[in-house]
Amino acid sequence: MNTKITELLGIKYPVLQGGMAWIAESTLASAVSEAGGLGIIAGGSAPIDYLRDQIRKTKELTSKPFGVNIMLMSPNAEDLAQLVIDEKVPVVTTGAGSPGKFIDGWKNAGVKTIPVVPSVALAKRMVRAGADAVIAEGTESGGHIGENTTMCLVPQVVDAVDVPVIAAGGIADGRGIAASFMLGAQGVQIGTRFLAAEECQIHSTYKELVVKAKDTDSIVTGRSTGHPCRNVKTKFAKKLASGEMNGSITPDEFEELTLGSLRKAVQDGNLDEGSFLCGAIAGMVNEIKPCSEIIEEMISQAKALLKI
Ligand code: TUI
Repeated sequence: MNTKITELLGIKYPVLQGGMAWIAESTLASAVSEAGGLGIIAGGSAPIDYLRDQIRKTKELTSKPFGVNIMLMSPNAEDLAQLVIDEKVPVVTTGAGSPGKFIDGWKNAGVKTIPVVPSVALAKRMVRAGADAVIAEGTESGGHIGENTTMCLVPQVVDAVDVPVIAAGGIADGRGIAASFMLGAQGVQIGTRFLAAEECQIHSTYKELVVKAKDTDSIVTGRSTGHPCRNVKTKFAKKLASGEMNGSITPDEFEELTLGSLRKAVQDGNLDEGSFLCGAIAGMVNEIKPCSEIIEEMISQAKALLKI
């Protein structure tokens, strides 16, 4: 399955693992890279020493290419951006903002630069700034999201830019990969499916929520703060979303209630105070398996559908 993305990144399959904050660490990232995709370590809002350690562990676990995701709302994004250069990380993806000011530095250091974009306008801006590819991410994704859907966004970004486009949001099997290719994408980014990977180190309560989720079990919170996030529809998430809607939770109160909530979900499986981020495709994720099986299965399904 050779595409411009497999060529650009030196990987076997055009599958990137989402850089999920608090979740995507060296065990998961190295397993995805070993399986022929591109494993990605999440910078999130981690301290620099933690991320350095995760990068070095990943290098010990795999000799294949991997990436780091820089979450641009993080207060230490600038330090993490430099760390990627110092540690000679092959690929960087970005999220939750525009990485414009970092792109020259990454490019000069030979780091392949792939921003997540929720719109055609940002995709064009990123390509002008020197991005090697873009990830067009639809609102079906887990975590922080834009407004447009994968089905609408991907072909419009493909038409607007002359770099390869990676589709993200709502892709969890070979049908999603084949559909993305039909829309003009040359690769996919997959997050939620990897939450149920054996190598994914999240709390068992989190994995269970994802595996048991059905089609209507995701909900968007944080619209009142301007940072909408898609989560598993737990009682806590429903309380937040309805409170925002009826005004009983102000944006400041929302920030207070969700402070540390990603950690509480991932590490503690805390259903009362945790934000269990997941995509709208969680209903289709029903089995815990190793990354290699997840990837081989979806690639062979996509190949059969695409007749390649
Ligand atoms: O970044 C993500 N997903 C994330 S980040 C995250 S941690 C977080 N925690 C609390 C609040 C917010 C985030 C959890 N999930 N996905 C990539 C993504 N990027 N989705 C949307 C965007 C985006 C939005 C606006 C990218 C660029 C952008 O640019 C605005 C501008 O500056 O033009």
